[in-house]
Amino acid sequence: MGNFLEDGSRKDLTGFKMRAAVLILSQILGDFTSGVPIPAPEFPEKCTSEENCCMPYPYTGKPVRQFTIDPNLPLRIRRPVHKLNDDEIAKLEKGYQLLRSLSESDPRSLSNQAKLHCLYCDNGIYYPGMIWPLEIHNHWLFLPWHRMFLYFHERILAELLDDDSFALPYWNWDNQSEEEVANTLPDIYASNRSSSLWNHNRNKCAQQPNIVNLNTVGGCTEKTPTELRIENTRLMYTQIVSGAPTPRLFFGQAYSYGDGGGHGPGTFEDNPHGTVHLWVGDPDAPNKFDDMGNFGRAARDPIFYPHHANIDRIWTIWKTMPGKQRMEPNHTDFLDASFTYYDENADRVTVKVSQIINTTLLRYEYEESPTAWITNGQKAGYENSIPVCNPMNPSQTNAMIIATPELTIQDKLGAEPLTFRVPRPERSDVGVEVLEIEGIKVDGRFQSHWEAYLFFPSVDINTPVSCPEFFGTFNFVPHVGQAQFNRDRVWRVAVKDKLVALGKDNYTDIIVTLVQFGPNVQPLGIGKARIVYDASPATLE
Ligand SMILES: *[C@@H]1O[C@H](CO)[C@@H](O)[C@H](O)[C@H]1NC(C)=O
Ligand SMILES: *[C@@H]1O[C@H](CO)[C@@H](O)[C@H](O)[C@H]1NC(C)=O
Ligand SMILES: *[C@@H]1O[C@H](CO)[C@@H](O)[C@H](O)[C@H]1NC(C)=O
Ligand SMILES: *[C@@H]1O[C@H](CO)[C@@H](O)[C@H](O)[C@H]1NC(C)=O
Ligand SMILES: *[C@@H]1O[C@H](CO)[C@@H](O)[C@H](O)[C@H]1NC(C)=O
Ligand SMILES: [Cu+2]
Repeated sequence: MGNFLEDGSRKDLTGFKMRAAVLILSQILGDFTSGVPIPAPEFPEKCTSEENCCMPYPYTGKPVRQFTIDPNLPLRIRRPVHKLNDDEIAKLEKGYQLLRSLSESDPRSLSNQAKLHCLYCDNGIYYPGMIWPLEIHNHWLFLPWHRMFLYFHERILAELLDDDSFALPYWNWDNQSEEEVANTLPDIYASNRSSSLWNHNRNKCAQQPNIVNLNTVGGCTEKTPTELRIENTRLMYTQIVSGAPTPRLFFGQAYSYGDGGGHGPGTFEDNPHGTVHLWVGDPDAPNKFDDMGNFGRAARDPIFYPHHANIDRIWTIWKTMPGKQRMEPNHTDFLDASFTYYDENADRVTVKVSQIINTTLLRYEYEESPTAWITNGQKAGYENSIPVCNPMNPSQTNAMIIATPELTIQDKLGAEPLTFRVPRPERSDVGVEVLEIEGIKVDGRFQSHWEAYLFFPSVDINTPVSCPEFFGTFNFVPHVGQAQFNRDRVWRVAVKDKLVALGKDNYTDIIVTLVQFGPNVQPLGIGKARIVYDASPATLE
């Protein structure tokens, strides 16, 4: 190109072209392009979603407005489903009855709310010029998007019930108490086929009196209730306490304008969020795991909302736990990201993530329910000290370190467990010690689930996650939008607390074993493993 533009405009043009080229290249590579938060999307007039997830057209509401906090709303207390009284139950049932009776042209109807969720994740929304659809799972916007989806769901029910004090309940599946059954599919959602809270597409093994399996790959389990209670508690501890002391670990990978799909969810999105979806969904439905186990249809099931209220509640609890880094990401690509929803009057409204961090300002709170999992179940009386499953003395540990090779790029994780050594860098005072596996190649059409153990090469698919060597899980829930990406993922989990608990924090290397199982054990390319120090939110690394 000639130099005929002699004022600054050529430079600007070049700069613009460079930025556009970088954006397109990063779209092709699916890389994180830091710098531009996603703008509030406009909903398409023509439906591009493969699952027909389109909002009623034409739009008949007011011009889209920017969300503002309403300080005059009464403070709503979201209570556990298992503790609702008769009046609260009657109101909830009435609310869903009204929601179901709205016409298909009303964007507030239950099926249109399910479509809105689907629109945001199943090839529904493309920004102009973008080759990838918007995706709200598998990255750091998962929690804020769902918080506001629930907020407007609650406001819509309040409007239909003509009661501003209406509060959604939460499904307290993290409570493993034996006296009060909080961790079964709640009775009011599961016992009466004529109830508005009933949904026919559900797993036959998720019915009363079975308790939830927070580490499921769907379907049924042979485990006893006592085994499940202990495993659920330890799994919660690992995913939320030991494994995720930073925003990067808890919220997941960064996602910005132009990014293709999520690079990887936080520990919590994978499991228990994803696993509870899979546990409720029907593995025998024509679309396997309908409704809850498919993001395209999950929000048709009224249990979606108390499930996500519990997810939202655990976000608020996570922040109060000890640790200097338990705070939201503060990068502008997170705080300035915006979404569009329908409010209680069926008008479109856009919301910025920075507006919704403080739930008190949104005028709701969660009623407390004890969280025994924060102390690994010890206070729940399951055990005072947890014996390791693979005891090893120092010379055996040293011998294992010497004998175990590092991961190579050729290694694949199939049906056999995969064990490798990861050297630890010099200790740092900045941030927390994290195992990072990069370049994981998941076939986005299939589910994938693995568990990870420290210093325990002899694990198999029956090894319980209650072993203290268990330090994290990877759980990929396929959905239409994601299937196209077929991209590399990253998995990160903090290791320090587990190493201390195992008495193995003073070794130069760690030994990691991954065991994959589920209905489709795919040969996964695992990429590269290394130890990094995570100082988020101060840095993205
Ligand atoms: C089931 O729900 C319907 C609709 O709300 C109600 O009329 C009926 O009484 C309920 N049946 C039982 C056994 O609770
Ligand atoms: C959230 O907002 C409330 C009400 O203004 C305020 O009292 C509280 O300090 C805020 N919390 C945080 C963490 O900023
Ligand atoms: C479960 O919830 C009930 C309140 O409904 C509470 O009494 C109990 O302590 C909780 N148990 C655990 C283990 O969280
Ligand atoms: C690590 O600490 C344990 C217990 O204090 C000790 O027995 C072992 O020899 C130490 N190992 C190394 C490599 O320093
Ligand atoms: C984010 O928070 C960290 C920790 O409080 C702080 O060090 C950093 O400067 C903040 N970054 C921004 C962009 O505000
Ligand atoms: Cu979702």
